[in-house]
Parts: sequence; C-alpha cells; structure tokens
Amino acid sequence: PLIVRRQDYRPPDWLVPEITLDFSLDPVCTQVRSILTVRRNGEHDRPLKLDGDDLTPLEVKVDGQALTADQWSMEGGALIVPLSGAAHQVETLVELAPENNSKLMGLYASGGLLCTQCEAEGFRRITFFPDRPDVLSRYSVRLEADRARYPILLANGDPIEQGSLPEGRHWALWTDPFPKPCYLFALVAGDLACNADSFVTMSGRTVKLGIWVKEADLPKTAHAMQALKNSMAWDERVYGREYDLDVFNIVAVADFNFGAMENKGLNIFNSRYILADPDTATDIDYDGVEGVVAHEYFHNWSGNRVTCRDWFQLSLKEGFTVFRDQDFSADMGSAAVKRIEDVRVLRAAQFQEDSGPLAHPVRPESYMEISNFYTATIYNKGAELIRMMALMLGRDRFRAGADLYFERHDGQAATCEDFVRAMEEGGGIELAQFRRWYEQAGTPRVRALLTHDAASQTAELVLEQTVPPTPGQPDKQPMAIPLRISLFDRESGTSRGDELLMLTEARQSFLFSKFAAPPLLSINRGFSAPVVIETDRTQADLAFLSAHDDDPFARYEAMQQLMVNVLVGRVGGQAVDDAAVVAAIRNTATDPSLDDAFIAEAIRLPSEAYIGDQLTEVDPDAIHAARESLQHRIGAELEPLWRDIHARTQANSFSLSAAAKGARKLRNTALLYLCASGIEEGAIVAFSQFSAADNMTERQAALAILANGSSAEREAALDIFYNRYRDDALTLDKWFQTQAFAFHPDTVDLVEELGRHPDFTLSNPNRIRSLYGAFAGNQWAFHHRSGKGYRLVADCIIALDKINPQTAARLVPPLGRWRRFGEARAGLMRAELQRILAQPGLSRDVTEQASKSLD
Ligand code: B3K
Ligand code: ZN
Repeated sequence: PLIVRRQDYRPPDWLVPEITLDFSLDPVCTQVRSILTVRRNGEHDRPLKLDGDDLTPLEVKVDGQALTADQWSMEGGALIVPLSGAAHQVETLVELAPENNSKLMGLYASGGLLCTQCEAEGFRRITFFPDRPDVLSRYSVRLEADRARYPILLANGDPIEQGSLPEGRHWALWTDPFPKPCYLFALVAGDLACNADSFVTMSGRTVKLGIWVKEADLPKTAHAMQALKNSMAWDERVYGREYDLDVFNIVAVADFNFGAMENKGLNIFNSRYILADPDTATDIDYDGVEGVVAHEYFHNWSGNRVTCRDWFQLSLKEGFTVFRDQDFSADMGSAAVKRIEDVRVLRAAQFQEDSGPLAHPVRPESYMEISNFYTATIYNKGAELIRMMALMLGRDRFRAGADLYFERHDGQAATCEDFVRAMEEGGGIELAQFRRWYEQAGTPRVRALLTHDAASQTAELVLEQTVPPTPGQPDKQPMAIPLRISLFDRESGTSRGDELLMLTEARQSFLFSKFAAPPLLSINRGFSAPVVIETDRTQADLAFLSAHDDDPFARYEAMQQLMVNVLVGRVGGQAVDDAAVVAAIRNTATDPSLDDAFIAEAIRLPSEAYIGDQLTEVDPDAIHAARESLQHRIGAELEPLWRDIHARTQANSFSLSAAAKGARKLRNTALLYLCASGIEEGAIVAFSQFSAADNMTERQAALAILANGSSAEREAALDIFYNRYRDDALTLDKWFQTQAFAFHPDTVDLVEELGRHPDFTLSNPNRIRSLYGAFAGNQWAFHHRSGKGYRLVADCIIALDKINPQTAARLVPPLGRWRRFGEARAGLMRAELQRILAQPGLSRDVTEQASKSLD
C-alpha cells in the first residue's frame, strides 16, 4: 500500500479557481455534472490529474468539446486529461448511487435524507477533482430533486434562486463567495423542519441561523441553537472574529462517522451532538452538544478561512479549534471542572495512544490512510500545544499572535509552522525548541525532587525530563516544558503564589530562598503541560495538598495520586493503608468552600484503565479487584455521608444551571458509593432513583450502577429502559452502552448476545460505538482471560470493514495494546490482529491500523 510522506509535498500542478456543480439528485441514481475552470500552476507540462474514487466518467469535455476515449485516461481511480494551454474549462459527468454508499463518505443516504461528507478525501467520491486542501475554489451549486421527497435543498454559502420543474421536481441554486478546499463542500436534500433564529454580528449584520432536523425532533434543538449564538458572540469577544455569510445552517443526520463537520455555512452533525432534552440527554450530552456546536462554528475561522496546506497540518485547524472550544466551554460553565474533564480525556485517549504502537507526532511524517489520523494526538495533544503557547504568552500577546495568524493567512492553506511563526512575531516570543512538540511523539516524563537546606533557608527543585522512544523515533531531544508550580508552607497551608518555570534541559535546578522550613511542592498546576509528573511526595503530603492547594486542578490531582498510590501498591501485592484516602474524601466531600461538581470529580476513583497505565504490566483482574475493594471501603466507612449527600442533592425540578448539574453529578457519585458499601437495600435505592428521576443524568447513572450487579432490579430497569426508548435510536444507544460498560462478570457474553439483538446494526456508527466501542473501553471485560472479548471485537472489525472501513479501523487500537497485558493475553490479541490482516480485500484503513499494531 502507498505511503504518503510530508516531505514529498509539492504545490498543485493545476489550480481550480471556479467550479460549477449541477446535481440531479436521486437515491438510486444521482447525476453530477461539474465544470472546472483550471489554471496551470507554474511552468510544467504535466497533465491535469483529477482524483476519483469509484467514479466512471460518462462524459469528458474540454472547453466545451467532448473528448474521445483516447484523449483521457484513468490512473488508479483518477482521471488524467492532457491539456495544452494555461487555462481551460473541464467538464465531467458521473453517476452515483447514494443509497448503496455504506461508507458514509461522499454522497450518501441517511434516514430518508441525502447528505455529504467530504473530509478528508470524500469529494473524490462525488466528482473528479484535485482532492487536496491546498486547491481552493469558488463554488456555484445547483441542486435538483423530487419536491415531495426532498422539499429542502441546502448547500454551502448563500441561497440565490429556486424554482419548480415539471414532473414534481424543483431546484435551488447556492453560491459560496469564499474560496474553499473541496473537503468543505456539502449538500443536503430532504424533508426537514427548521429551528430558525438570527444573530446580529458585531458590525451589525443580521445572520439567519437554521438548525434542520426531522419535524419530530424540533423540540430538542433549543440547546444547540443557544450554543450556536453563544459561540458566535464568544468568537467576536475573545478573538475578534465575525461570521461572514448571510446564513448559517446546521443539519442533524442519524448516520455519521464521527461527531460533526464544519462545511462552510452548512455544518452537518451527528444527531447526537444536536438533539437534547432532559428526558433523553444527560448533562454530559448537553455539554457535548454545546462543545461540538462551538467547535464546528469556530472552524469557520480556524479551518475554513484559514485552512490546511496538506493533511499533515491537520492539527493546525483541529488542535487550535479544540483549544478554542475547550476555552469556550470553560467560560460557559466551571473552568476548573472543565479542565479536569479535558485532562481526564487526554490521559485516557492520548496518553494511551502516545505509549503504544500507533504513537505519532502532532504533525505526522507519513500515513497510509488519512482517516486514521483524526486522533487524540492531533486533536487533544494539539490543543495542549496551543494552550502551552497561550500560557507562555499571556492573554494579550496570545491574542496578538492569533490576530496576526488570521490576518496573514486569511484565504490561504497554511501550515503548523505558519501558526508558530505568527505566535513568535505577533506575540513576541521565541519558540525554536518549542517546535519539538510538533515533531516528537511520546509523553514526556518529568521527575521532580524538592530538597531543603535549613542552614541557607533555601529549597532546591531539581527537574529531570525524558521523552520515551516511539515508533520511528528511538532518540529524543529535551522539550520546552512550561510548568506552573507553587510552594506551600506546611504550617499555615498557604503559598507564595504561582510561578511559571521553563524546563528546557534534560536536567535543571531551580533555587528558592527564604524558606525556613521545607515547603511542599504543587507542580503542573492547571495541567500546564501534557506530561507525566513523578515526585517523591508522601501520602501525607498529598493529603495536605488535597485539602489546601488553591489550584483546583492540583487539588484534584493530589486526590487522584493519593488513590492511585493505594491502588497501584495493592495491585503489586503490598498492604497499603487507605485511611488517608478515606479521610481526604471525607474532608473534600464536607468542605463547604467547594462546589458539588468539583467534589464529585475529586472524590471519584481513577478508572481501571488509568490505573493500568501506571503499571508496566497490566493485570485487569487484579486492578478490578483492588478498585472494587477500595470503592467498597470508601462506601462502607462513609455510609452516612453518602446517604446525606444523596438526600440533600435531590432536586425539586430540572434545571441546567451549574448548581443543578453539579448536584446531579455529586448525587450520582453518592449513589455509587452507597451501593458499593454493600448495604442490603442498595439495589432498591438505585432502582428508586432510576424510577423517580425526571432527567436522564440520574436515570442512566442509576441504571449503570444496577447493571454492575446481579439484582432483580437490574433486569427490571433494563427492560423498562428498553421499552421506553426502543424507538429512539440515540437513547437506545445508551441501553447498549450501559451494558457494554458494566462491571459484570458476564459482560463479555452479554455483549456477544447484544451483537445479535434485532436492534443492533452495523450500518449505524453510533450503534457500533455504543456496543463495541464501549466494550473495548471496559478494561476488565474486554481483557477477559478467555480472549473472547478480543474475538468479539475482531469479528466486528472484519464484518464492518466490508461496510464502513473508516469506522471499522477505529476499533483496532484497543487490540494493539497487547505489549502491556502479559504474555498470555498478548498472544491472544496478536492472533486476532493476524486474523484481521489475513482477510481478503481488507481496506487500507484497517490494514494500516492492524499492521502497525502488530509491530
Ligand atoms: N473536521 C471534522 C472531522 C473530519 C473527520 C474525517 N475523518 C470534524 C471536526 O473535527 O470538527
Ligand atoms: Zn474539528
């Protein structure tokens, strides 16, 4: 298979300043006529090469003249047309069958709609075109379809004209004045209802906003609309960026390979990131809607107005845009809790990726299939890079850098290097060594040792960094690591305040004077750098910080480390005392200065996967047992507290205020510990929360707790949930997901059964993720010693690869972590990867992930 390399980048041979597209839409046979204005780029005599995937040219014309079959040729899927002049008009006609497009790339059918997905390389499945992000064109798009079946016709840009045609057909013309790469092209046709609203921009222009969904879903669109308006105002306020078209449309579709897509003026969303109401959406779902709506909207500047030169620069738009949406969500709710959640995601997804066979730099050097590079490293680690620059620069200089970036590269296809340079020049900082964050994969480890000298009253902090080897990168250079630290006085519990240290050497020492007594180190406050910190702080030190640290993230982190030390010690066979953990949880949960949401975050146990990440060899059964037993201890020791909290946080009526969300989060944690305590009536209490809840946050949490056990209430609740939501696909996903996530000894068998359930289907990516994606994230169940979990996931990958390779490939990475799971499990996991690779006709997507995973 062909490998694409960053070093091989060459500017395009031909540019396409204008494109006119004419769609005659039909699920079985859609005709696409396209007219490209092409211009030779530089001095060369190479022919025009138009990418195509699964397309057959039915007509090829140059400057209005039909070409004969010997005047063009095919190379792979691409159409090659030799051209003599400097500029020409090239016209092609192709036919598509959207109904049979199960890959969900290009033009496809979903729930009676016709819609498109082009990023990264889906446009070549619609028409012949130089499908690369550095070819920017002005689009004029005419859509024609049956009016009864497809009354609404949408495309990018602004609506220009529409009209009727004979035989019940109609048409609409859209033009987009902003040149864009083809991955941002979109169209939608269907029977849609609109939540219509408007926004007045900072320069006083009125923008028409529309969220288009199935009529019955209209009541579930209010939160998304509010999120959109908040995003538009936020980007004006924080970045000075205004929306630029007269309309902004969002469409929700049921079948979608990922979260959403930022097509210019016509975002297309996985319906799970648009639809929300209290009965079906959890608070996490609400936050997901807000975050993804913001993310796609922010792409209008970071992605669309300034796009990527090539796909190796993907983090240029994704890392920056994730940073922007995280910052936005922090502003909309609790910044402290948002940071904790974001770090939890980073550690769960990106740190794991960075320590395994699929580790790659934020700016990769090569790929087989670009769809495999929409990763936590590109997105979440990429966002951390921007965050570190913002921290080093401070708010105003970061803004100056961003202003320069947008101004300098507006309308261009830019690189990560362009971004860094804009930060240097606009912000006034030197980032030479910092650039290594884009080049070197692997999570840096920082060892921090604080010593004290009573005679000189000084404290010395010695920091040592190492970056582990990763595939293709055996030796690493030291990184530039910004670490926020603070030193606490043990007597008073106060500190002298925050300092930003720059660790740039492999080993560096920092001296602090005027410390009569040994201070206590708080480090990587706010998680200022995406690194692993190792310290020699004792359990008593951590307990102290968990009570006194004034940085909420550091305080949370001290709690987590306290728990991790107990759990890791016990997994290793040591008898570690848990009194400090229980006491710290009691203190935190009863501290009147803390809000409920923070308390809930701080007192929850680290996940089994996170505990595994701290160990060289993971024993999932031992980890599960240790974590369950600590959870039981915390539950039993503090049982009255959990009863109190559970009673106190019972709400009278549903609200989305921060206080109400926090109360629900804490209430669910209290229920979890109460049930873990082993009280006899645990299942009854959970079932009564399940039954009485007026919202999905409490209902699903209670269901999940019941699903871990084997009570009669477990079966009853699952049945009730199923019967209530069987016709609501997004909510039924939760029924699958809850069972796949369950800490139940039979989860692996249950998942096998659920794979044969009449409501399970490989044609809907959300359903696949709910069952197999969730299951592969359940460490204890997936790594069942029989190897059955591996076989189930591999079976799914093999079956799904024939339908939707992109989504199939996303299930491979959990199998690739075999190195860490001991010899027996490693053998079983490798055997499944080999079985996958032996399948005839395997996609490039799965081939790349499975073969790299075996290395
Ligand atoms: N840019 C899209 C992701 C496209 C994924 C293609 N495999 C959504 C987003 O990041 O906003
Ligand atoms: Zn994005």
